[in-house]
Amino acid sequence: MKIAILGGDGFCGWPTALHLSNVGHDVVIVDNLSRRRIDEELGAESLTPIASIEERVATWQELTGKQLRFESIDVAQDYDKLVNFIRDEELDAMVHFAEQRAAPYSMKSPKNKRYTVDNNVNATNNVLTGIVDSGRDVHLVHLGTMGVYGYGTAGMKIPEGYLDIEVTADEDEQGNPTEPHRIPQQILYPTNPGSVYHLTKVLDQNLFAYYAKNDKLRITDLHQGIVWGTNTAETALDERLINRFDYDGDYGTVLNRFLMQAAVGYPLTVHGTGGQTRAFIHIQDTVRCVEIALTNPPAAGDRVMIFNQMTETHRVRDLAELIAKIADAKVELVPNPRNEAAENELHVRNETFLDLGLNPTKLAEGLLLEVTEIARKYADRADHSKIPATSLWTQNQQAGVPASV
Ligand code: NAD
Ligand code: USQ
Repeated sequence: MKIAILGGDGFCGWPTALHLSNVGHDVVIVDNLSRRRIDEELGAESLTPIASIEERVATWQELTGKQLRFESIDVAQDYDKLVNFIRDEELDAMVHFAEQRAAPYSMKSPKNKRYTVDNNVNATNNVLTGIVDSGRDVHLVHLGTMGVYGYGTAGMKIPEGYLDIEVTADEDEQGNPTEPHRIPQQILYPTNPGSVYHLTKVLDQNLFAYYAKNDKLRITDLHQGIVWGTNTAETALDERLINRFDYDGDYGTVLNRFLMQAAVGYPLTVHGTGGQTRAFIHIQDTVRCVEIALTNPPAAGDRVMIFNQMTETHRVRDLAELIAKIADAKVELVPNPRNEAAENELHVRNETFLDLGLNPTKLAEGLLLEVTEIARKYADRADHSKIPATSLWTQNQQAGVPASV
């Protein structure tokens, strides 16, 4: 297949581009390098030393003989360039990672809220309109989030996108009165986003539903959990291909932050009581899931296909304790800078990927390796002042700074 990876310079996009190229697809990376600019804005860098996109692409060709191309396009702003690209490249599929993905960054200021909505919603709408405009039958695979559902389910397993409900009707199809009777329906699972970033993924869902209905676009939306780990089989081939590792208070996600904190001797920053339960997936499984989704597209006219892309759920304080034990680190409860439920249960259905052959990488297998091979190896690159989470959801919150630091 000829596949464009939108956001292919990022944490999930880069290893996905390499994997799809490795298994024989013709891959073009599209990115505006905004994530690298945000690093500069925040004064925070990836813990791992990432090469420039030009060096990454050249290294891949040098090592494997396979060609990856890079196209600089702002998907949210450069609409004409995007449409011409879709048309000229004769694409079969696009994988859409090109959004501002950090919840804390999205909550930092009115400017950040507006940027996140403008960037993410425009990017998705431009991709959808662009596919229609190009006249090509391109399968769109989008990286969405488990966070569209919210995280509390009263003991029910969260279904893959759609909820079975029953409505009471008191008319027949012709509008004649009848006895009240129950009719089964399926609706998009009601949304409950926890940040402006997560809200943009909710808005994306409605855009997808509309374009699938109106223009018969073939769309797969992957509701992904928190990604952990750094390298995949392909990014581990050479240090110049290494993946990024975010640890700062805005972009660092919880498990990778704990691994890094353990490696540099910083207390593991558990927000609140650590009773939040979340869904997780290893980066190696992310790339495999995208490959599976690409090879199992919906048909034109189908509703949006939604898969839950996660393999395990864990409570934050349990993760902290597990890592503290493995790496001999200290756990500290810090004020929660976010406005979120202090404790929640989370049960998720994920049979689609398992039935299609995903063989999950379990936490227990990869954790220690991450601490020794990545977090400890690059510990001297860490800037400890960038670790605390200081972006507040409301003025009632406090920054997540450990009292002992
Ligand atoms: P990332 O920030 O590392 O990568 C996103 C890439 O998209 C960056 O390279 C950035 O420069 C690019 N980009 C952003 N806006 C763009 C635009 N307008 N035009 C062109 N390029 C643009 O993020 P990531 O962790 O790789 O996440 C990728 C996607 O996966 C996101 O949509 C995110 O919501 C989703 N996701 C990520 C995680 C996770 O834990 N990292 C979990 C679930 C879902
Ligand atoms: N947390 C801590 N300590 C920390 C950092 C985070 O206790 O040092 C807590 C947070 O308060 C939250 C949980 O850990 O309760 C998860 O936070 P996170 O930053 O790891 O994840 P989140 O903000 O939800 O966002 C990440 C990605 C996002 C993706 C989402 C998937 O950045 O792109 O959509 O995970 S999900 O969480 O399933 O919605």
